[in-house]
Amino acid sequence: MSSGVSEKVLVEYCKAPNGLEKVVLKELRGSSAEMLQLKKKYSYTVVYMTMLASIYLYGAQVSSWKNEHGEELLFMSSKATFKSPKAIRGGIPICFPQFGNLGSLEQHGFARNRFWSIDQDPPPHPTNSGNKACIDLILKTSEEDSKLWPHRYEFRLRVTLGPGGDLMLNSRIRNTNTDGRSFTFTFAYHTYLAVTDISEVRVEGLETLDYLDNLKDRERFTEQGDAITFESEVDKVYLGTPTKIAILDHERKRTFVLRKDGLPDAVVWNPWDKKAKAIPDFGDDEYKHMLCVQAACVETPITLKPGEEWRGRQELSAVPSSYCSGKLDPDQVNG
Ligand code: TA6
Repeated sequence: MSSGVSEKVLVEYCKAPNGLEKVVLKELRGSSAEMLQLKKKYSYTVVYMTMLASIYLYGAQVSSWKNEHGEELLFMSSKATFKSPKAIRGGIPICFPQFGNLGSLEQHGFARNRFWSIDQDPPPHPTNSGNKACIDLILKTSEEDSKLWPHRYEFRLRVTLGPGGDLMLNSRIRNTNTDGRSFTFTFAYHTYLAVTDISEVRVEGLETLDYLDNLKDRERFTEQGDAITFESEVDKVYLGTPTKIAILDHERKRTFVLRKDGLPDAVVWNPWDKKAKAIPDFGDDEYKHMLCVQAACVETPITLKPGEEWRGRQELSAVPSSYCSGKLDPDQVNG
């Protein structure tokens, strides 16, 4: 009897039932075995999908991230509209060139409301793609947008499904102005995590940090000394956070580990019941099953001179909950 485990990485291009184009990254792991019996040869192959990620070209938005049990790890509202110009309510919307609504643009900028393209000749990325399932998308200046934001840029996003099932988003934004002007932007990966029960969720890694409270005119406060828990609406921008944040879903015995580079801040948001009811594309009770934790750059905007490029990375993994941020076992984190 011989058997082998093969790994297959698949990148599928398809059209979703809602009519939007999307890319599905799959990592299939199969075991095949041959049994030689008498003179006949029997062979069978069992293929089970280990991990999956789906990305819409609309907004370059990751809409699904599933583990080897087919469990959905990202929240998607049942009322999401999947229709331009509305952003898709769930997954990981990209907030660029503005996070929030303080600038002249619409809330969270326009990148999440635009149709991106597949980047046919992506530059070599720092992360060695190896046999990882990944897709490169690109968004460039449009005439329309340059009326809103008078700059030229190239925004490249690589989404990678790692061998352990972790989900990596690498952004590269380059100033391609030909008039010598710099530009400044703020940014967030507006990540909607799926949780079993928000009242049983704890966030570690943000204790004792300063934050801007969006519910109190962005006034600056300092977080208390222990893990953050949730019993009402939260909308906070934590400043200068560690590169690793843990989100513990106690019910599910699952910990999300969020790692980030190039993004010093982190936004934590749950609308709770009143705000949830006021958001048309958000189910009244859905606040119980989601938490936004976003790698972001908000307090100190990024400025690029022509030709300069900024990189920002967010990596998500889901590990058994016996680990918390302080004691994460690196071997387990990608498990
Ligand atoms: O990330 C928190 C936040 O800025 C909240 O203030 C809330 O507005 C949320 O984003 C959702 O914004 P959206 O424009 O997607 O409805």
